[in-house]
Amino acid sequence: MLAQAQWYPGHMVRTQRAVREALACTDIVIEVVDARIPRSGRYPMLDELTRGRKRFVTLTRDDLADPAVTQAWLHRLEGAGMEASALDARARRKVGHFVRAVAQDAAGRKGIARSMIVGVPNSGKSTIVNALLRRAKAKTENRAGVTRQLQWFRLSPTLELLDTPGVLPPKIVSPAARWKLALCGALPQNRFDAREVADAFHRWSLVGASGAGVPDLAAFAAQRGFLRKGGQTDLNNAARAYIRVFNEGGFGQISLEHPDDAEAA
Ligand SMILES: Nc1nc2c(ncn2[C@@H]2O[C@H](COP(=O)(O)OP(=O)(O)O)[C@@H](O)[C@H]2O)c(=O)[nH]1
Ligand SMILES: [Mg+2]
Repeated sequence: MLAQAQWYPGHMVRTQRAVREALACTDIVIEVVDARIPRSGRYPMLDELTRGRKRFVTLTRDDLADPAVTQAWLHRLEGAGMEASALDARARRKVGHFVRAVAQDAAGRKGIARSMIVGVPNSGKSTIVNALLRRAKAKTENRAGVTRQLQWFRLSPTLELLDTPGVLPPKIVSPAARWKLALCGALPQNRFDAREVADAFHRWSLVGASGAGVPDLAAFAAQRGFLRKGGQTDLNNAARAYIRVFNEGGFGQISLEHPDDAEAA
């Protein structure tokens, strides 16, 4: 825990206990994962924390990922016993469709099932929660003793959702995991060098087939006119723009991890 704490603001580390407590009174866990990094963009201890509970995994940003790779990931996750789906979290109709599958699961249970959304930073949790709460019928009354501060919303006659998603820190297991998480927005801006991240991504893109439309940082900067006074290239600002363009799909639909990659990569 200590090794990864240095990458995250203190409040995120402190909220881990709150997430664990909320998980403890949850029947259904909805894990939100960026489809471009389904290995690095997850919380490795979630299996342990959710043992015995139904797990839904939704791969967000399927609009930015390679569709064939996303299919391969869905297959892999289903094989591991999770209900997996992919969507663009900003598409409310898709989110509605997704929650119907969760509600169907809840309908097959005794009593009212409680669900909670969890995932690493920037994976799309709030986008999904906001879409769902807009549809929610009402806040549910607090049942004494069970939840204390937690606020639940009714999504269907037998399904409730916690209004606040749980933020989980990813574990940075390798230099590759670090630049991938940074590129996808899962690390705080002040915790990485944008130029290093852009360069690492470009080097990676040269190896696989997915890198066809990926320029290197210098070419990108020159093309877009990132100049400082005196005519030098402003690579720092260019690198931040480069990362932004990647996340707008400007270099194509690119998945950074495949289920068949070597685990250590
Ligand atoms: N292109 C795309 N953007 C998304 C998707 N889901 C979320 N976003 C955007 O990613 C950013 C972070 O999303 P947010 O829900 O705040 O992530 P959170 O940190 O997990 O709560 C926002 O600007 C969203 O609009 C998606 O599926 N596709
Ligand atoms: Mg959020």
